Amino acid sequence: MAQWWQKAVIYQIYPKSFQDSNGDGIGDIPGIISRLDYLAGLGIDAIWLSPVYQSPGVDNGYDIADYEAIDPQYGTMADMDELIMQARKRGIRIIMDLVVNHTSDQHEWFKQARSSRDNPYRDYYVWRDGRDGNPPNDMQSTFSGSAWTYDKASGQYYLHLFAAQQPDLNWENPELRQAVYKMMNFWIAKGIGGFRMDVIDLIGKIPDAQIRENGPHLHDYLKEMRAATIGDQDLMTVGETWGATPAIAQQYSDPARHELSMVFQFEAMQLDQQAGKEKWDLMPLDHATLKAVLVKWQTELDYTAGWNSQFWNNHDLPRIVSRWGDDGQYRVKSAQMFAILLHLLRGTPYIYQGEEIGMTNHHVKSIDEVSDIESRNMYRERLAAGYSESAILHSINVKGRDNARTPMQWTDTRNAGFSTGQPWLAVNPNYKQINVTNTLREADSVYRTYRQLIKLRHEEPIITSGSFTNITNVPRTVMAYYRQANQQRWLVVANMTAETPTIDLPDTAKQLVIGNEPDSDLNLQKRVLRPYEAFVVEV
Ligand code: TEU
Ligand code: CA
Repeated sequence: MAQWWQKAVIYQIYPKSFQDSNGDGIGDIPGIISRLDYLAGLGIDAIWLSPVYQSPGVDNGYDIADYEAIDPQYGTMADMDELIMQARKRGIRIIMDLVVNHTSDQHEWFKQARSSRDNPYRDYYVWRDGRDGNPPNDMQSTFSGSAWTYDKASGQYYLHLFAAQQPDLNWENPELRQAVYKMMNFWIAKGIGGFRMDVIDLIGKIPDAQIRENGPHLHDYLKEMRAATIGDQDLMTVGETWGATPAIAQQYSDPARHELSMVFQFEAMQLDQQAGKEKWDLMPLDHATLKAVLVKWQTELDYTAGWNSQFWNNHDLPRIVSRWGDDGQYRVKSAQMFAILLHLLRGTPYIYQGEEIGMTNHHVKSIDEVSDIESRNMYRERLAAGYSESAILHSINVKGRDNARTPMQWTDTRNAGFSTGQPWLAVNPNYKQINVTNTLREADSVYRTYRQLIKLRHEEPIITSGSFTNITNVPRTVMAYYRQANQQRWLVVANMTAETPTIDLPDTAKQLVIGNEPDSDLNLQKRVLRPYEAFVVEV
């Protein structure tokens, strides 16, 4: 029997940019509540809500100062309770973002910890002596520079794998672990649907050995966490694990191991960066490699004893239609193609806000237009290292996280209907054309494809449980595969480029299940594909 989260489609909301209700230019919880009917119309089963906890906002909420309070810019705890209830009424569960690799430096624990070396909270964080006035070792922060910051008052360095304002928690401390579980139970008692666990594969870090991901006690911590919180309750968890291989993902998600429901893994998301370098060091995508990675995760993970997620976008990634599709002439076609290709794979699909209407990257001309701490730190670091400003801005335009964070485009009126005030981050000027209102009027739209895919997933068990077989004798820029369950067999074909390659398959199509060319020619022999064409046929 499939679990609810295996049959589900999950929609990610980045609250700061979804819907503002009070004109301060910042999205908020009442704004989300006002859009629940839209989400119910799309058909999604759950919302992954990026952090709404109290936070100074150095990393837009991924720096938490109080896990059991709502940040006033997003509303109140009463608003949060209302959101959980209103969503439940519509059959939608709320998945909370659990950020427990680190806190904000404004969290009470850290304030206590830094106050003196013998404070009981000192050991909640990772403190080390320096080496002759230098950091303890060479560990680097994901947001540039050393992962160690010197605390003058107490004379030691603390670890932060992200910004200096995001000190890492010390998971080796059992009291810290219990404090986290207690906080998780506070949220579970509110009736949430589960947790998305931020950079969870870092909690087993061994700083002295410079081990970040996949530390030796990681899986023990996850088992302990599960037993102390969710237990056998019907909640889902998804861990963000940049360092997962299919074998490691199997460990996390094997139900018999009692760890997580599934993970986010990012192998495909790193294919357009130079090997061994940073995401800013760009490289064109090789479609054959993308295909190979997707196939690897379909075949090397055993979906009968484990699970995976599927996504093209999130709040850290550029928009897929701009990244690997075509956000000009073929915007709608390429967005639909990526949707069909992904939603027919095994694993639970995630949709990031705006993906369902084909929102695109947002181009900036100057660093002054950039808000994200990751991009801003990198800009400073690379400028100092001698990179040209135009090269840095080019990387930011291609890969920067603000691309995904521009306000949701609801209407063609002022600020795209996101806010009556000045939005915290500029609205993409293409909102006059790309917005929800327009989309709902169109007969053929990205939105319709997503809605149809969600409906299909709910109605056709073959999508959740059918086997996967890759088809190899197709052109390199085409991905084609079979899904099969009992006597039923589906063929999925996706042309990933604007070219018009020919496929020649032995099958006879019985009927079209879904496609992005409504008049799709069902012949599969010596069949010329149209630009970004994708279809599913029963064979
Ligand atoms: O992201 C983890 C992470 O490693 C990212 O910083 C990633 O490397 C980068 O964004 C790729 O561009 C999670 C959250 O999703 C992210 O928003 C947070 O900034 C980060 O953790 C720290 O909490
Ligand atoms: Ca607001």
